[in-house]
Amino acid sequence: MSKKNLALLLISLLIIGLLAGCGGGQQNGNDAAPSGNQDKGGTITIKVGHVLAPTHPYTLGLQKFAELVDEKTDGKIKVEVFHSSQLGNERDMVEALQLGTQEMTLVSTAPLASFTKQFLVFDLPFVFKDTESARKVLDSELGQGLLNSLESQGIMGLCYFENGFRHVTNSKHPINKPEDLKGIKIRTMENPIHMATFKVMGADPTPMAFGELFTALQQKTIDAQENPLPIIETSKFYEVQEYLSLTGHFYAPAPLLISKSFFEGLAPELQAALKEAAIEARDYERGLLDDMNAKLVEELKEKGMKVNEPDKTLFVEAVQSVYKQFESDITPELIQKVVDAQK
Ligand code: EAX
Repeated sequence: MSKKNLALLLISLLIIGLLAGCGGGQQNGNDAAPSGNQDKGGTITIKVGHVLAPTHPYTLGLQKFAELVDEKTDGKIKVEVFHSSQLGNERDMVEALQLGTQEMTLVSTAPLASFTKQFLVFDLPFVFKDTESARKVLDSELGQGLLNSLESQGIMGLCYFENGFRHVTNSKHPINKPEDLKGIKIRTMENPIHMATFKVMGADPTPMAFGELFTALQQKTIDAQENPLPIIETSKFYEVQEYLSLTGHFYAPAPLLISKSFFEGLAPELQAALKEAAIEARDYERGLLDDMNAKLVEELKEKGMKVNEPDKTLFVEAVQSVYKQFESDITPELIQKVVDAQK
């Protein structure tokens, strides 16, 4: 071969090599160049954070999600679960998804109210009849439609895990009727409807990130808080709260959120695997909560809490004005859709 042809051959091989090396493109876990969440071997890492205890079904459900994702992607995606506000409070983590500095988070809908008003409908007091009805609405097109409303904020909702029906605990006295809340300094999530609901009953609502709550109760800078039984148990609120009143005033969903830019950068088969794993892990998490809720009233009594079950109708009547107060954000039509979807 002449020197000229040999030189042409070498230059051609060099150009082909350079073009192949610029493949880049989707993170498909194969030969894409390493990036922030992808190592040299092409394994993609998802960091998912939440604020609850390592023993809460949020953690256990996400660990199940991690197992399922590893299985369904043949190890191409690894999920790392961070509990106890290790990656920040709920608002921080939702913002991190928008920035693309964190891939996933599991939060209650309360902090989403500052991102899209439509989610507020789920935070209305007594809007859901019971757990089964809530799950039916959330898993319907209506629920998915509200998750889709987050996409304009750079966030995607894969499904709804469950936080659950929330009850009031306090260190003063049993709450048997709304008037018993008068003057009670109660921590709420950073959500305008939650605050308005307790304000209309005469309480003094204080919005606070979950990570600060136990200390505030322990130091008695607040008298009360409200959360589902599994959180009261796994975050050991029974150690710093004497009274548990089964008000069931809010049902809180827990959307499993993913950074839109991260998700859309994945190959279609990896996106499908994440969606499948999310649904299976959701059902597992809800099952764990059902098991816990069946026995926690007795267990919390054994841990020293004084438990009472008030007449809920008194509370339902007392908070009706909250619906009117927020009708510019949550139209009566949207509320009716949620009510009708439970029939
Ligand atoms: O989503 O803040 C709360 O009381 C929530 O239950 C918690 O953030 C879990």
